[in-house]
Amino acid sequence: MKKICVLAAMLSIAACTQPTDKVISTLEKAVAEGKVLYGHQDDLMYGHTWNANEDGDHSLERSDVKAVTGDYPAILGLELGDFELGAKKNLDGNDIDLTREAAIKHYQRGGIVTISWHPDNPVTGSDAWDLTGGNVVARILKGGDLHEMWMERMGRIADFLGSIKTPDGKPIPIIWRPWHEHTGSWFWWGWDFCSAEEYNALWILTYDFFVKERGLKNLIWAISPNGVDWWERWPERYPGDAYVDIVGLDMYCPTWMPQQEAIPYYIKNTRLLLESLQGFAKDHGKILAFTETGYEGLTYPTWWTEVLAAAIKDFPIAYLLTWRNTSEPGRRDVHFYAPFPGGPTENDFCEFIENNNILLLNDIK
Ligand code: BMA
Repeated sequence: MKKICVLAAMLSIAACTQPTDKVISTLEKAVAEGKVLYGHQDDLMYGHTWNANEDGDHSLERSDVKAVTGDYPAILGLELGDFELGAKKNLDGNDIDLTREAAIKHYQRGGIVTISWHPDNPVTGSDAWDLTGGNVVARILKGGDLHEMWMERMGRIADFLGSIKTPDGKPIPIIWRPWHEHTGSWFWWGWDFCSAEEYNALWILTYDFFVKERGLKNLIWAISPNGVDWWERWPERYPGDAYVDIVGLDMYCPTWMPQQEAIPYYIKNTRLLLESLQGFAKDHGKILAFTETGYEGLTYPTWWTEVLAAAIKDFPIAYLLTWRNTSEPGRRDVHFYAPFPGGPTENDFCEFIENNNILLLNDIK
């Protein structure tokens, strides 16, 4: 949110500065110049052949993107799923203290941090994809039988977000992206499992708790609808302009259809959805972003320069973020979205960065 400082006339402008202002202005500047920041999920935590959580190297110097391009991504994505339970490791095996350190390190290097959250289903005790608990959202809202338990979980997340500070105690700005892909029906807060009123109430509950009750001023709130079926009806599930700063699309190149169909499908539908979101973002004074994308396994040699570039061309997206490169044995040869040394699309990725006004860390310092 643009912070309107009522006392601006009486106080110095510096007194009105919020921790989030610089991030907002970096994103706005990129859009004004037709540039796009590049982000990668868990970039400093692990890569195709290494894992800082497991191998004892906590330098946070490594990055698959840096190994390929010579520079870190401008945006580092991190994830909190399971920290709401008090777990020391998140659902992907990331250590809680290392996650905090990675956020701080990336910020100190001049980068921007975004955080997603795949919380467990509080009814069934299983993960975010467990859809068997009925209308879970109704039960955790005010007046619901699980409200108290839920607020305890949110308290742990608020504690974590509030603990991301520089050594001299300054809160680090975070693009915070809860309740994402809510126009699909694969998370317990998804389309089929709660009403629009309940979804909006969930968002506002989260906002009011973090911002008003806990006083977290370092959050930039990003909402990420997804999918091809929602684009006329999605704004029903939007909590209101006072609660959102960034409107982003989550959209992947499908691996569940033959490649010759998947490629044109992705380009066509990404453009359709970005077009629609662009209009919405403009009307509501919000920043537009491509909050999650990628092609799992990068099996199309020119995916970056021919496919992604065509999908985003001419859209004023402030940033795009590709998903994680898992190091899990047995899964690491399939579940990756960014290049790594010796992997597919290394050169194509470098060409994409070079020729499409894509910004890495050194470009935003
Ligand atoms: C998904 C996959 C999962 C992971 C989740 C949260 O898209 O990468 O393996 O647990 O994101 O990071």
